[in-house]
Amino acid sequence: MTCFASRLALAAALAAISGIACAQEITLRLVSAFPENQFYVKRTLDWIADVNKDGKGVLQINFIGGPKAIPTFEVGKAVQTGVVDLGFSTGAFYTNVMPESDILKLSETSAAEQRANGGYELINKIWAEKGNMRYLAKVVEFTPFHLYINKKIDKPDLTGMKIRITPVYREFFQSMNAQVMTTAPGEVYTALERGVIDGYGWPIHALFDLNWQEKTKYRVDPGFYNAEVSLIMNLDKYKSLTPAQRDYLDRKARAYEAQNDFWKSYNQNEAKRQAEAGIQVIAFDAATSKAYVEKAKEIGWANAIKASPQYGPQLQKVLAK
Ligand code: 173
Repeated sequence: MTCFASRLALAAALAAISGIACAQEITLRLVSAFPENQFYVKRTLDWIADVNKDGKGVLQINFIGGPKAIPTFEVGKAVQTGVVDLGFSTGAFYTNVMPESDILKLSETSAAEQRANGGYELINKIWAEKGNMRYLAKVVEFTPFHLYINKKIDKPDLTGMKIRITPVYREFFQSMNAQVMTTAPGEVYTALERGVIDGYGWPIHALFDLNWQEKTKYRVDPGFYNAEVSLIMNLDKYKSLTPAQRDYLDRKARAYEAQNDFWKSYNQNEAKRQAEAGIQVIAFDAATSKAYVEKAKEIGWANAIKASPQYGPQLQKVLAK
């Protein structure tokens, strides 16, 4: 072989190798069901930046956008059908895929405990079977939901009030006689401004992200349930990853989940911030508070089991304490 020919052969071999290396890098498309100006999304963008920095040649994530790209309540379907690869959402937003998704709000065990007690496997069994999804990681927890209202109440009775909900709160608020209206987070501010609603359900945190403190008079204590926000992935896409890509994604998702203690101090601070913004707390007496939380839980599980006679009871074993 001449030197020239061997050089050509070498160049061809190098091109082939780099071709393989390129094929080993995959770019996944992610959409958020939460508005882009929410702090949740900022944290996820930071996580994506980290994934992309360390994942060169292996795996990259391309953030497509928030509800303007795909509406909040359609993100689950988009992940299920593979319109996008990854979704950043909460179970309440994709009950149109499977009713089980909203049951995760009833978690009393932590994500870490669910990784150890079989809960994570069970969730993934259900998500695969019913949603064609992989549940990668829970990235918000230790966060109660609350009822926020603009009319004073002295007992848990919402007669005559119109309250914005998602599936999280429906049966509980209806049990207090509320008239309910489902909206995505992105529509709450305008509904409050126009007086279309007298209140809303929402976590203890993230109200400032959307400026709702400007239109909110009271928070009702105590909180109930446990907000769950997670990264979900189209199952076919997940299965199509190489072992190296899958390990990398699982590892990074798990590292994100491992930061969840962050929410404990964040939430304390958010409660303080609400007080400083003039949001007053409506608190019931001890017995009423206890009954309020118990009723939320009872109604939650009754509905979970009704919605999923098959998996509701199995989920209860690993989620409830
Ligand atoms: O109120 C909501 O929009 C909702 O269901 C939710 C769930 C988890 C986190 C934040 C909001």
